[in-house]
Amino acid sequence: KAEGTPYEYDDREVILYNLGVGCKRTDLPYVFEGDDNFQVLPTFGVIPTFNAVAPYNIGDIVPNFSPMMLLHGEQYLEIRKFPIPTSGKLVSYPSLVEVVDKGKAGIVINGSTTKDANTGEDVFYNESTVFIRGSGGFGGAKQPTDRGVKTRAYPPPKRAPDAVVEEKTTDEQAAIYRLSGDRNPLHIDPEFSKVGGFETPILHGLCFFGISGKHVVQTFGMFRSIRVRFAGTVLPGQTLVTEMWKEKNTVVFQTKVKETGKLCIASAGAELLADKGKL
Ligand code: HDC
Repeated sequence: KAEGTPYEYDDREVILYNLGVGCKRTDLPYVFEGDDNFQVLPTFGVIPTFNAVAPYNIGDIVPNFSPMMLLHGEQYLEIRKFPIPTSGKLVSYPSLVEVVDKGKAGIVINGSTTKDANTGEDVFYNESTVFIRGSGGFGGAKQPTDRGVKTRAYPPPKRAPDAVVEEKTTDEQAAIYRLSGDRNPLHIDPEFSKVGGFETPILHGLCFFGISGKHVVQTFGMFRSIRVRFAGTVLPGQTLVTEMWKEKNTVVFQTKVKETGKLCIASAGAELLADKGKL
């Protein structure tokens, strides 16, 4: 059995993560460990596995791999333990789910189960899709296999959104978010980002995923799973506008960059833990 990668955390990691996805000093349950309702946002579930050691090298499975050409394409997160612990010792077990050939780009999907190190209980499950520009054309499958909720796209309904939340990111958003574990220079070093095609370092996909997820949880309550496609890039300092539609027990949502009008998160959905209406 694979050994797994440990991740230990307490209120310091929790607060740093919450600040990294835009919580303010006045959001006491998210930034003050002494608050009676101290909690971590559910999208924190991507963090414990972020630096987990995969049993493969991307360069061995797609051609012409360059880390500068890699973009985060999609993310699925399932929370398997509630309330989400605000400290603990976890272990993540990553594996290769599949490789997809988009012609110009190669896609690699990684799965990872994160367990409580002491009890062995599942806490989180993640699937992360990376989109590697210039690494396709190797003759692989052209579409990912249908794995139900893990691969589902949620096209937005035609009606006006049931809720809209707007939030301006700060110029320092990526500089703070990266301290939760994703030190990819693409998000901080202009020399690196330029080679990848971006004059200014771009925001982490999982940072604006966290901000959108916060909009969902603060509007409709806790979710058990969330799935997004990163449809466009975001620059630190830009304003995010999340449009949400409640469809039975699912919140369908998308997020736009206000300054450009372009989507950065598309066809996204979150399955609510409990339907607020029935509580
Ligand atoms: O959609 C484009 C884009 O720019 N998206 C935003 C990407 C982004 O900003 N990501 C976040 C920042 S990068 C980051 O955070 C990296 C991080 O530090 C490290 C990753 C960590 C991973 C976690 C590890 C545990 C782009 C460039 C992705 C695609 O645009 P185009 O090249 O114009 O492609 P398009 O013509 O629209 O589509 C071609 C085919 O690809 C599929 N596709 C499109 N976007 C996708 C995607 N598949 C997966 N994810 C996406 N985001 C399309 O469906 C299409 O397929 P088909 O031809 O079969 O219809």
